[in-house]
Amino acid sequence: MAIARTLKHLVAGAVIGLAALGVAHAEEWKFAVEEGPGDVQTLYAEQFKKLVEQRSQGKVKVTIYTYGQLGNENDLTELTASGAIQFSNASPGHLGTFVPEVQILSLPFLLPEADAAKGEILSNSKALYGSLAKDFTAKGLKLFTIYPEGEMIWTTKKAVRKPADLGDVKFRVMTSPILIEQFKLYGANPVALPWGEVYGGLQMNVIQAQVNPAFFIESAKFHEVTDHLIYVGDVEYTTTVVSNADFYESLPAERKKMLDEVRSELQQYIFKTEREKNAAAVDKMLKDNPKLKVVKLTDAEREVFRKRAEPLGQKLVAMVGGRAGEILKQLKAEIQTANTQVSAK
Ligand code: 6CS
Repeated sequence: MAIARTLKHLVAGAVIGLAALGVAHAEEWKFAVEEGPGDVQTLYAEQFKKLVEQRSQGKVKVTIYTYGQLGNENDLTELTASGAIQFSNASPGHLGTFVPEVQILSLPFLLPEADAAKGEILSNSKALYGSLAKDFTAKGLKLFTIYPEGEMIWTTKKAVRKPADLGDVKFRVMTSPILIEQFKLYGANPVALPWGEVYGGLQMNVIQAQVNPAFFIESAKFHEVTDHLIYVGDVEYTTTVVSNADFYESLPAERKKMLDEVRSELQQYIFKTEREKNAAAVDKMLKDNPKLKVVKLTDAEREVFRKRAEPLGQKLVAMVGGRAGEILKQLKAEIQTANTQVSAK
């Protein structure tokens, strides 16, 4: 994707957008997501658009771009950092090539499993919104929010219950380097690709497996070119919403206040929405493809993968350097507190 061509297209789009609105001084905020129509990120962006346009009394118009309209996942981050667009989703699974510290969020067996503790960490963690956010700012991005999109499920051509089953499996992962390390530790042959190449890769048997939440497997139709859904219970898909840092900083105080309010309201909305979408997607996939087999690892089987993943945190710290070790330590302490508070209730 030629970024120059995209920039030209975006400027032209802004002018046409204003003319169509017939509003002399309306601001246009462009929000690009990494997913397609009806997917979790798109539903979030649509709700964001609704609230921002209502609360700014039409003075701000939000234009949403879905996956592919402006490029792939890494292109969206570049466009946001350069200020060509104002908001985008930047999932840690891809953003690690740009903000390496964010890969902490991709570590398996780390985030709390209980909804309340997970919500507390993803919405309010000082390690994330205080410490990690500084690494975003250094790259021209404001960390606006983080939310979950569902448990990661493997789609495979054969049943997998242990690392030895993955020996001959080319396993598609997102483009952050830590994911390659994770799947090597799990015993597979990982391959990093943007998601637009995954359906064809599975169909042509260039790759034999990939990992995503249920709603996404269903909407990208990966269940048509797979035989098994494997529930490992190792990690939740999380995404960040980022804004251009200079744009955000230059906003008047009342706009920032509006965005803070919108952000907290949308956390509740999106937690509920992703759960509903994921549950419905599993039913739909099993109906569409009755040959699909579901494998849920037992606690003992899961433990084998947990043990394999143990060195990953230290590998990440060594790979990224800088403040990554400090942030991970701070986050682990917060997770422990959040887990204890939830189990005390
Ligand atoms: O697998 C991926 O690359 C994509 N998965 C999700 C759930 N959202 C966007 C991301 O790029």
